[in-house]
Amino acid sequence: MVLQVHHMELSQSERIVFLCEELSIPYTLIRHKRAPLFAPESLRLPGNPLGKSPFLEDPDEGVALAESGAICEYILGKAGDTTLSKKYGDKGFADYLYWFHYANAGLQPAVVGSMLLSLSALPEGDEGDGAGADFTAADIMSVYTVTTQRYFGPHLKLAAYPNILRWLKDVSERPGYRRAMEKGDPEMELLVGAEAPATTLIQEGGVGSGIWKKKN
Ligand SMILES: N[C@@H](CCC(=O)N[C@@H](CS)C(=O)NCC(=O)O)C(=O)O
Repeated sequence: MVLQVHHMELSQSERIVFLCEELSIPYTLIRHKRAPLFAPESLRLPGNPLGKSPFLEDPDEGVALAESGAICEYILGKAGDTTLSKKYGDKGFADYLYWFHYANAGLQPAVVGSMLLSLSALPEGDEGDGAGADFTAADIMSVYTVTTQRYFGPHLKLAAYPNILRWLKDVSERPGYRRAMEKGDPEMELLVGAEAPATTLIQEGGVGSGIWKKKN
């Protein structure tokens, strides 16, 4: 049986859908709806007692796994040698490791905690993506935090960060990202531009408000 990818709408699990699309691997996408802000009961599965999203099952191996970073590494390990990860000895390996882990250990908590000073501390002209020109799983890990996360706050405007905007444009124009979003969150207006929504899902009481939906 192929990998079972559990994705809750508007959540960090979009990373896993993005990764699977970029790898072009077979997988089953199991979508869950927020209820209306937190995770629904349907995500409380064996191996996922906290009911978090993302959650991965590999039935052939008897594996059940939570945590985006762990899931990414598991899928990359299973996929074997691909351009989306780097190993010791590859050029840029240390940068890859740093940015892959910074996404969830530094960037995501900083944004969630409204600690935006860490972003504004980037020196003028800094590329903001130390892994260089190569597109890797480090990019996949980072996109959610500056896009979909903004539906929950903080009101993060990206106009002051041209390099982040340019990086976001490049990554979000990838067919793999577009396919992932179309499969995972087909109703969601993608937040890939400079502007954040005027209000948040926290203020509006969850996904029932529809502030996240495509306008047409
Ligand atoms: N560090 C975890 C965070 C997982 C997480 O908090 N996911 C959120 C969605 S973005 C969630 O499941 N929230 C629902 C809830 O806590 O009820 C990861 O990267 O997988």
